[in-house]
Formats: sequence, C-alpha cells, structure tokens
Amino acid sequence: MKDIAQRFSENPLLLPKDLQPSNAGLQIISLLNPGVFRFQDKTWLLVRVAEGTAQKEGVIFFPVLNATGNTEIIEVPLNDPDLIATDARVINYKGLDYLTTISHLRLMASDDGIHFTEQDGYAPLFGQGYLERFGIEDCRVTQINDTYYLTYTAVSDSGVGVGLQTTKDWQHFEPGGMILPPHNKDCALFEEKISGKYYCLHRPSSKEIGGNYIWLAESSDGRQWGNHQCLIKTRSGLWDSARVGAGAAPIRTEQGWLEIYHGANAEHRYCLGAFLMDINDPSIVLARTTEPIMVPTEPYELSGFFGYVVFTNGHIVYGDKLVIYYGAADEFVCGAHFSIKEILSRLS
Ligand code: MAN
Repeated sequence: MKDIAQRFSENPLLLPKDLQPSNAGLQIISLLNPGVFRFQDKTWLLVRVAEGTAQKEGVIFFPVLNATGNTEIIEVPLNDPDLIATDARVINYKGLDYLTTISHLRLMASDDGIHFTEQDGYAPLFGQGYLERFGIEDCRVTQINDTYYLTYTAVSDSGVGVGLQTTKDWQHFEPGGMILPPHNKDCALFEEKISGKYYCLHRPSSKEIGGNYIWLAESSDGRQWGNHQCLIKTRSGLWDSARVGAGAAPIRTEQGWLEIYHGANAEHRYCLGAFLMDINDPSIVLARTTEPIMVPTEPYELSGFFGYVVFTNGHIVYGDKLVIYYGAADEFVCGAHFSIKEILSRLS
C-alpha cells in the first residue's frame, strides 16, 4: 500500500551498533521511539535505548534494575515449564511478566536533523525507584514556555504507567512522579494551555471491558490530571483494530489540533494515522483518517527486533512540513516528513 510519508534517504538514521551500551555486561538490542525537541538551535532526540544480554543456547536472560539502580540479570532455562517466551518483547515466568530488554533514554543532537551525536555534559536518563524497575520508554517531550515536560512509560513488576519529569536545561531534572497509574502509556501533553488548563492525551487499557483507546485529560498544574474522556477507539476490520495510542504533542492548525497516532491490528502491524480535535475544546473529535498515512513498507520497517512497525512519539513542525522521527521494526531510529495540508486532506 502506498502511503504519504516521505522517508529520509539516509534511513535508518541510528542503528544499535552506533552507541555504546550503558554497562559492559549489556548489549544494545534496539534504538527506537525518540522524543524530539529543539534546544539551543539544534534538533535533539531523546532516544529509547533497549539493552539486553547476549543470549546463550538453551537459556534466556532478562534484565531488571535492583534497588540500588544497577542492572541485575535473571537467568532461566528455556525448557523451564514455568516460562512462556512467545513474544520477542515480553516473557512470563512463574506467572509474572518481564521484559526481555530494559530501556533508558539517551540525548543526541544534530544541526541538520539527520546526523545525530551524543553531547558531552548531557547524561542519560535511567529508571529510578521501584516503579521504573524494568526501565523507562517512549518519552514524549512537550515544551511549554521555557519548561520541557517529559512524559514516558515507566515499567515495573507493579505495572506500566506514565512518569513525568520536567527540565529547563536538560541537565537538571525535576521528578514529577507517576502521573497516570497502570495500565497507561502514550501520554502527550498539548503545547499550550486551553482556557487556562493543561491537556494531555493518554492511553489507559483494560484486559477486560474496554480496550486500548486514546483518552483526554485536563489539569490545572500539569501534574494532577482529571476529567478523563475517551476520544478515539479501535475500529474493527481496519488497520487500527487492536490498539491506538497518541504520538507526540498535538499540532495547532487552522482547522484544529492535529494529532498523529499509531494504530495496530491483531497481527501487531503498527501504522500511523491522524485525527483532528476542536481548537477550543479538544474533547470534540472533528475528523479522523480512514486509511493510514504511513505503513511499514521498507526493509528496515518490516524486519528487525519486532517487524512491521512504524511508531512515532516525536516530531518538529516547520510551517507546512512535519518532520517525524520514528522507531522502525522496534530496532532503528528513522525520519520522514509529511505535508500537514496533505494529512488534513485525508481526514473525513
Ligand atoms: C509492550 C511493547 C514493549 C514495551 C512494553 C512495556 O510489550 O511496547 O516494547 O517494552 O510494552 O511498555
């Protein structure tokens, strides 16, 4: 299927071998799903670095952070009857879920938006405390005035929720704690207050009644969230039939707030689509794309740690040009651009 994304010819922009692991006992399995922002006249990525251990035949290893913040490796024989290892991303051992990798976030910057390098003086962000024992992932970065809000997935044996930190200089961070409890992820703040309130999109999920839907919440201080409303549901028979989740901050357009989101089907194929919210009242959804605007088609999107995935949680807007950075096949960081007008013309 032809989509409307203009992929960078330099893709993939970042591969696991481009960075050094955080510790000699680990190896980088994937670089993916960067948060994106402008700071000091550069484009910055806050890249999710997923690390694991070299696997040995007959054994599976999985990493967790211990109470002192160091990575501990748990080892289980593959033929252990208490082990269920059918998904590359998650395993179940003795009835409990673990991740096969543990993620931290690394800052990289670029003058041209294509070639990114790590910068001296900007330390990586690691999971902290028992609610981030399995790592931190897929950070959205929203700038409101001079403050950057980082909303990311905090993973632990207690569940998957949304963590917050704020910073003004990317060297000092103010912890905001877990703002949305399990099960929740894909939280993107709006870049402006609307009628004096902060707004965010988020994705609570239920294994029983309900599903994996995009919700809206409001807040008077950007930390305590309430008045939750369900905005966007999965659509049976379409490309987004199993799960939907917000990308980065909604984009202000003349027609309303434009949000790029990901949708997956039952076969775990992740595509991108868009929807439009009323500019004064984002709880009103005005339109949505029926077809995806981006579909995994390139070799680096079809095959990798987890194939058939394009996933974005970061972009920069230059007039009509929307540059998205995205995770391809859950293993590589790539870039693409769109015309915002063309996305708007696909809404109905
Ligand atoms: C899913 C996938 C993984 C991720 C976990 C926890 O299984 O998105 O990549 O690590 O959720 O967030």
